[in-house]
Amino acid sequence: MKDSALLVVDMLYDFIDGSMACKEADKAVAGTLAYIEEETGKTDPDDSGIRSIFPILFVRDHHPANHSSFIPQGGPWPPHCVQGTHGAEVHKALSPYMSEDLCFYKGENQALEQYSAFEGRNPAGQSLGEVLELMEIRNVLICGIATEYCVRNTAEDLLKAGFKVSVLKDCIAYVDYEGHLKALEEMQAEGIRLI
Ligand code: VGL
Ligand code: ZN
Repeated sequence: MKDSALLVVDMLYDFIDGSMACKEADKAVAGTLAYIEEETGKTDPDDSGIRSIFPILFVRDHHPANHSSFIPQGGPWPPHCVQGTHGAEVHKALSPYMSEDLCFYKGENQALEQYSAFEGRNPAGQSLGEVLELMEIRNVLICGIATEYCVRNTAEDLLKAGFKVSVLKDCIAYVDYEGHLKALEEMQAEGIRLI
């Protein structure tokens, strides 16, 4: 579909095999890669045989080293996704599909927790919501980490802003299994599609 985009949320080393390794992260990365390969290989019937351009946007948790969400600062999380570290990098299987202008950074303000990527900003200072509007995207497919936090908050903000939102249920990873199931159930009840 011409007005669809994939949003890859926080598929960063600290959430995959680092300080906040999430459950099913490897499966989520592999599922996302398979999905991207399938979508980018399709041809768009409107483009007379030319490979379709399937926009892929990335969300990146990107904290200063003394972020307020970290345990030493009194927050709930071990230090993670610190700016300039390996843990803050996108998984190398997915980074070939990434362009900097479609990377939206969040959690950069030391004092603020920011689970939703809706107000995340690209290097040009544009917000995710703004860029999706400019690209005339109506339908956002979301995969990534973690179901209960960034995936959920981002999906809900996009839904509130009027986008059609789907979560790729085999391409998400989570902190806690029960929390993951509950989040999926609640998202579905709100009108977010699970596919
Ligand atoms: C996230 C916990 C802390 C997330 C970010 O992106 O889901 N969770 N920072
Ligand atoms: Zn974080």
